Amino acid sequence: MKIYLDGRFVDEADAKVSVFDHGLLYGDGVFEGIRLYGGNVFRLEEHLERFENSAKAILLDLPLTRAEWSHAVCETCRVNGLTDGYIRLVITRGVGDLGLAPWLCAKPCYFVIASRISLYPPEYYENGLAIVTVPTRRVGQGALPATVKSLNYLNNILAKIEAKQFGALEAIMLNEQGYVAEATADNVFIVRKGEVLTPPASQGALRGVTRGAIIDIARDLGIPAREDNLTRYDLWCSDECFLTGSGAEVIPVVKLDGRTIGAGRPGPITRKMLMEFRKRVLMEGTRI
Ligand code: PXG
Repeated sequence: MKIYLDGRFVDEADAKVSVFDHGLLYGDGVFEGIRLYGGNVFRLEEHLERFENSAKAILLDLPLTRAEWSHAVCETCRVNGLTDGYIRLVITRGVGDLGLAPWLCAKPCYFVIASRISLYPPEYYENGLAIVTVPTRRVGQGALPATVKSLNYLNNILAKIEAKQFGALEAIMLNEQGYVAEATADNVFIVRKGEVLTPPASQGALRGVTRGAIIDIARDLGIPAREDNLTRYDLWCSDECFLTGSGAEVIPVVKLDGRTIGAGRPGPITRKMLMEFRKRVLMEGTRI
């Protein structure tokens, strides 16, 4: 596998970053997780826009233009002979000293990895997930906006560990006010009385690219879709629930905190969303 690292392709074994890199020392950096379907990069422009905004939010000047990032992503897929897979775009503050001071980092370090993806096993898409709400809250908006896709995932990792301790594959995370924010690496949706609802970014949700695609699909299908503040009760008593993310795509949730959601099977709107999403990813996208 070839990695695009700081402007050139290197073998996987030679793709190394310094122990003084502030991405490693402090989680000081941002990233994107992007999908490649049938030779098309899904919603690349949206990912790059979010990447640019994440970098701007942490005052990190990107060394490449939008067109150059786009080229780097596509070229990394081509060089590795991939037509389907998962692309990780990462930029860190770069090499500095052992203090926090980001201004002592001379230049950012960046890399693109294009690889294969391991999804949830197919039976979960057919039967749905049983998940739990975990005690660890989403980092507050006043600490770090959830819209920044930073290299600081400890908050989500703790939630993922807690889910596992409860025997679940995923976790619902609440914000400090007790409203539903998102899952550990996915956004959350419910269907209630024919309407598709998802928490707004202001409640601690990342503005997921898949989330955006689902809202577009719902509206195209004539299904009302909007953001709303949601509580655990809203999820427990919803007709349908599903998670969305570049990794998981659209995955049904049939049980939360021991409560059966709807009929305990993936609901009709969830199934329609998953089908339509899988259809669209093959039609939309930037040709590599
Ligand atoms: N919330 C969080 C906290 C995320 O990290 C999403 C929502 C969904 O956003 P997108 O844009 O992907 O629809 C994410 C995305 C992984 C992995 O390696 C994580 C993500 C995406 C792809 C793979 O587990 N996070």
